[in-house]
Amino acid sequence: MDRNRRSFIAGLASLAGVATADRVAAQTVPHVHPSAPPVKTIGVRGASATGVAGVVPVETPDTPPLPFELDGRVKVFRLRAEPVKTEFLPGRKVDAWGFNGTVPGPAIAATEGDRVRIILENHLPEMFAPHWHGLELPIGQDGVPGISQDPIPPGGSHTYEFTLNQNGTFFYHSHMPMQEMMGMIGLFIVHPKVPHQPHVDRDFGLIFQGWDIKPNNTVPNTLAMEFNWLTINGKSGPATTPVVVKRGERVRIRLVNLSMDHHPVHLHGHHFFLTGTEAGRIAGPHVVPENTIIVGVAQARDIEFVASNPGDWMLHCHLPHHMMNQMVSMVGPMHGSGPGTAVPGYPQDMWMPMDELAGAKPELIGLPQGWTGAMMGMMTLVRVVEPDVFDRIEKLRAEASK
Ligand SMILES: [Cu+2]
Repeated sequence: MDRNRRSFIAGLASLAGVATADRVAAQTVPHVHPSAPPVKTIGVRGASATGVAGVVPVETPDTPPLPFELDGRVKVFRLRAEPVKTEFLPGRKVDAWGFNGTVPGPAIAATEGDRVRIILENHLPEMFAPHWHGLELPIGQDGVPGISQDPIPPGGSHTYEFTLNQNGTFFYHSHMPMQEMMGMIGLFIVHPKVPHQPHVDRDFGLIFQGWDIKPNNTVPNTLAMEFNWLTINGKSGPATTPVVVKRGERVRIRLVNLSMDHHPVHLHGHHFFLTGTEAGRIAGPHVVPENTIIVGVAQARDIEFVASNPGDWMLHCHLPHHMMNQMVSMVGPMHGSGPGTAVPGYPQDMWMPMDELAGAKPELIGLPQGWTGAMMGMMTLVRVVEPDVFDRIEKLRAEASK
């Protein structure tokens, strides 16, 4: 690390108080039903164990975990389908639909063999039902209105209860297509009873979504076939919070796509192996190295790698139009008039540093000034840092979560 970078870190350290305040303000606190008994919260950042040795909790940057209560041995989750005001970037307000105040909805996590009960309240102005994507359940729990249950009317509720007989990366979503395009999805992680080998040190979940929001609008156009806002866990670059890992750690990232496009997700600086899909774990050995993987619509792709290469590495959809924000059609002559710019096609670069939009989150410590210049749309960073930097970031995050 050069001296400039060190002094930048030192400067940021003095901002720790600011970072803490910003982070607390930015976090959406999961809503708990007023009549609900005290809840035990699952750890989103490793604050509590999964209950299985060798299995770490899944971190979901920019998305909270869903707390649960215990009724005997049944884990009871409460979900509210509702309109949600959110921001893809600071100031870019969006009227989406989601769950418990967030888009995507809070992440459910449980363990194979668990019995879960999910109490679903519909606070939308129209009918709704949630589908548990990939979970192999009795038909009555499948959440398809008209087939396996009556629609849940506005103001109504429905209770689902089932045993988790699988493990892997699943998700819940509205089974109404236009409601999906308003944002109605959340992760449903089922940890294995017996850890997969080799263990991972860090485990992350990221949901990829695409939106069409016309200029001066806040409501997604759910009938669109082209998309101008691309998000990971509800944020567009550079507002996506980086994945931070320690050099040498084994890392799993669960990539989930619920949008109208397939996303070729590319990781810089490392090769990875596909270890799981939306149907669960792939039996090893995992022998085909990749650094770009297509995550098709409604698919999950679990990738694993050893973070052996220190640096700030991009993780992004490689579709060119998914590497931008707020795209609108270009108009005009498409060439400049000044010296050196009278070139057909000019301008094309989208270089636009927006460091101020990224905020002062602990996860950003040490990034060079202007790092946001090419960070737009479906982009985040995998930061492979040395142990001392990792520990400082962890300490700041712990303070921010108090
Ligand atoms: Cu894409």
